This record gives sequence, structure tokens and C-alpha cells, in this order.
Amino acid sequence: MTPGRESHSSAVDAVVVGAGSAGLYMSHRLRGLGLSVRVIEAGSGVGGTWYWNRYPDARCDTESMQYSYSFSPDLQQDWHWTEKFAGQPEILKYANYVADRFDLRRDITFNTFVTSAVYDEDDDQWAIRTGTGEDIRARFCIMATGCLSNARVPDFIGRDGFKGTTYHTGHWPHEGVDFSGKRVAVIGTGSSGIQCIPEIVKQAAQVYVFQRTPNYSIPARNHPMTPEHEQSWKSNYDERREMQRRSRTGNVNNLNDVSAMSVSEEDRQSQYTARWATGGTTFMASFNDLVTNKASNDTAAEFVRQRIGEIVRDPAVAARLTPRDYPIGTKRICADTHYFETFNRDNVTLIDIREDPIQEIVTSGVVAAGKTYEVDSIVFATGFDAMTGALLKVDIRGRGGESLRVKWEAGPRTYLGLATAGFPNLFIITGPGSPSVLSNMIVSIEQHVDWLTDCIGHMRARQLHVIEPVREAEDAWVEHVNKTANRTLYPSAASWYMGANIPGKPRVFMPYIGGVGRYRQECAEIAAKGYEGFRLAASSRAGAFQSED
Ligand code: N01
Repeated sequence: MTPGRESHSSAVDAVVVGAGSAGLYMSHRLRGLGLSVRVIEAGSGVGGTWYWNRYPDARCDTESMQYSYSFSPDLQQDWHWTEKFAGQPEILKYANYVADRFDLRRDITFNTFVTSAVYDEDDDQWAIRTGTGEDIRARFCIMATGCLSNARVPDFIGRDGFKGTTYHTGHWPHEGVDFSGKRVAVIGTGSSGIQCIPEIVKQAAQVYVFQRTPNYSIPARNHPMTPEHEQSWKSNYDERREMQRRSRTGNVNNLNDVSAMSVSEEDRQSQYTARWATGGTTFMASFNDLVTNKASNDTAAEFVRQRIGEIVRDPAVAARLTPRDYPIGTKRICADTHYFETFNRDNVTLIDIREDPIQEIVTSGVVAAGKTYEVDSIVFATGFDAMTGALLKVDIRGRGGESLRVKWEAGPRTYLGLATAGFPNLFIITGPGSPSVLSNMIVSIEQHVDWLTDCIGHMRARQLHVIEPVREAEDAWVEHVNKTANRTLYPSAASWYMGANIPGKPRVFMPYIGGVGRYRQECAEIAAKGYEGFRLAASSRAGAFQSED
């Protein structure tokens, strides 16, 4: 089972695709079970999101003390975060530290893209092919490919004819970019655009911001880590990690567990004011019904609109920056450092492309509303083919050669966001149908990895080699995910959660919004009932897939 590195074919117990936070921890746990593992990573280093997204001021909007692994008490005591919200370089350093500390690199093959994974029913193995021409056979194929890793540049007419330089925030050059004296177009005002624009304007001569949808953004109010804060977490990590795991979002965010409608206008305002002053996306924890009750949501949205109006000096620009046509939080809420203030600068122009979309990109710049904005560089902050994009980039084929792309044509179908019927022994970490992007990703990653490790351990102890969701269980889960989403305001926004940013992508709310704590309990109960909803078997040979039960 030892991988033959020199040959172009090898066999291991498990292939993990991706060496981001999920792939690193998964390989660590599988190794702990005694399995042989290969991790295949497209980049030249570990870190996933934090390897690719190196744009100016890329940083996490989950607090550092919470956005970190909990699996090793020593690790969480030893590591020191320097800021409340860590920046990309520090998180990447952490990922590298973890890889070294747990000696994970020896199982990782870098600069290698997995092109296909085909299930061979004759011996219940996945045949995994890489872009470097290697074939790897493995019992388990674990997709740790991330939810926001398939960067997307829209098909603007003339895009490839632009004579200047282009960048995507999710594929930023490792050596950085010097915009000094340059005229720069930034297209997109999601979290990435909102973070990088205030930094780019400090260097560039002129920045044109092309905005299709204004966003709600809360000041992050990032600051250096205080010893008191760090110590309060380090002294209470066991208890706080447990709180994270039981919470709705995977964060200890002091949810004010009452309806915004149950308090007076004065109390509402003081709650919002305090959260605004503290900073960060925990603003959405001001009340417990901001994403389920439109009247409550309106009060929070209006509070933010007023703040934008106060910050931005030109009322016409403020009006264009103010979101009005979707509930706050239903597109991913942003956290910023002086984003709205940026539009008070002389070298920044906001171009509203809602009514007059970008017509084309020409050799010298961007054309919108009949006007050409001549620029030296274009930054595409245009997001990702989220949740399914990275998975479907790989040609995945299950039983009978069924293609995952075909199976998911009308939207992703999974059981627990972890597995999909017809694709035995294929697991997805934080897949569609799990809390994933609606949660602190590290908390959700650890939960999935731990669950999978237990599941594989259970199988090995019973000499079971094949696990696969039952279609009926999957159908019921998909329905549950949809029903849960439909009880919220989320489906009302044209968001990437809904696939709305990708022309032609099915409009399905992809993550599970039941909450991290509840989901965790659901997964634990399923495991406790002998992996209810899954079929486990010694093999699927002889045509029939014999269930254990
Ligand atoms: O991508 P986005 P992102 N013409 O999809 C616009 C996480 N993240 O990279 O809203 C013109 O949010 C698009 O417009 P619209 C976080 O989960 C976290 O910024 O579709 N514009 C939008 O403005 C986040 O949500 C952190 O109308 C077009 C922008 O491009 C997720 O990653 C930091 C267009 C894309 O915004 C993705 O964020 C960064 C077109 N054809 C990212 N197509 C933190 O932790 C798209 N747009 C802080």
C-alpha cells in the first residue's frame, strides 16, 4: 500500500484531493487510523483558500482564536495569533506550521490536479487520474476541494484582448502586485472586492470600481491581539470549543437570543450600535431572527444603510452604495476596513453597472454605459463557482459510469453533504447540503473529518469495504435542506449560495442552514444508529450490492 512515487501508477487506501484546512486534517486522521494516504494538491503549497487568495488585505472575518484547529490542545496553546482577525499571510503560515508539526508533507503531491475519479465496481476501488498522468487506485476518494476554490472570470466580450494586466483575487500572484501610479478597474464588490479596494486605492493613481450589487458591510475593527483576549481563550479553550461546536454558526458570537421584534426601538438601536462599534460579522447575531423574519431583518438593514449614508460624503455615491433590494445577510455579509470611506477619496470612481452592465472589455479598458474607462490593470473580484464548481471540475464517475455532473445537473444531491448515492466510498468535506459556508469553516471541517474517521474506523473493524448513501435517505435529506432554507429569507437573494452568480447554474440553495450544533447532532445520531441511511457492505461484487442489514 505504500505509494510508488516514481512509477506512474500506485495504490493507497485513500486519496484526499486538496491540501487546504480540510485535506491537511483529513490526512492526519487517516494516518492515525493506519491508512496509507496520498494528498493531491493543485497548488505548490498547503493552505487552500489561504494559498490562492493573496490579494491586498485578504483576511479572515472569523476571529483568529476561533478560526483555528481544535484537534490538538498543544497546537492551540502554542500558536500565537497576532491580530483579532488574521490576515492571509499569517493564516498561510499557520497552515504550513500545521503541515510541518504533524509531518503531513510526505503524503502530499503538489502542483498536481486531479482530472478524473472513476469507481471500479469489480474491486471497489477508485481509479484516480492526475494531470501529470499518474493513476492512483484507492479504496476511498475524499474530496477536500473547498467550497470557494473555483475562481471565475465572467465571459466579458473582448476579455482576452485587453492589453494591460489582469488579476483574479482568488489567483493572486505570489510576488504581489505594485499598482503605484496605475489606473485600475476593480470589477466586483463582494467580500474580496470590499477588502482589496481600500488597499489598492492607496497605491493606484485612479481606481474605477464596477459595482453590480451594493453590499452590506460591517467595519471589521481589526486590531492587534491583546494578551488578555488571547489568554481568556487559551485558559478556556475546552469549554469554548464545545460552545462553538454546539452553536448555530460555529462561532462564539454572543448571539442575542431574542427576536428583534420583541424589544423596543431604543433597545434595538442600542444593540446594533454596540455590535457596529465592536465590529465584524457578529452584527448578524444582534438578534435571533434576522435571517428568518423580514420585519426584523429590515431593522438591521436600515441601520446599516444609515451608517453608509453617514460615512459617504457624496449623497449620490452613498445612494449607489446602499443595498436596498435584498435582505441583509442573505448575500454573504462582508466585513471591511474603511471600505465606504474609500469612496470619499478623489482617486476612486464608483460605476454602477446594475442598469448598464459592462458591455465589453477593449484593448485599453472597460466599456460600460457607452463610456470607455481606460486602465492599465483589471482586478476581477468576481468570485467563484461556489460549492459544486471545484467538485465538478473533476470528471467523477460512480457506479455504472454515472457522471456526477449529470447527476447534479439540476443541483447538488447529497446525503448530509458528505456523500452521494451511486458514488460509493466518495466523501466530500463540507459539501453542499452541510453547514459549510454558513459556518466557521474550520469547525465544520473538523466535524466532517472526525465523523469520517469514525466511519472508516467502524468499517475497518467490521471488514466492511463499501459505504454508500441510500437514494431514499438522500432524497429525504435534500428535501430537508430545501425546506429548512425555505423557512429563511436566504432564497430571496441572487447569491452564490443559490448559484445565481453563474449563468445557467441551477438556482438551488446549496448549504444546510439547520445550524452547526443541530447538524452535528443529526450526524452523530445517524452514526449511532449504525450509519442509518447508508448501506455498508463487504463488497459490491457479483452485481448485487449486499447491505449489512
Ligand atoms: O465573490 P462574490 P468574493 N458583471 O461572489 C460581481 C468568501 N470570502 O470573492 O453581487 C459584473 O461574493 C458580483 O456582483 P453580484 C466569502 O464567503 C471571505 O468577493 O453577483 N459584476 C459581486 O459583486 C465570500 O462571500 C472573505 O451582482 C459581476 C462580485 O463580483 C466568498 O468568499 C474574504 C459579474 C463577486 O462577489 C466570495 O467572495 C473574501 C459580472 N458578470 C471572500 N459577475 C473573508 O473572510 C460577478 N460580479 C473576509
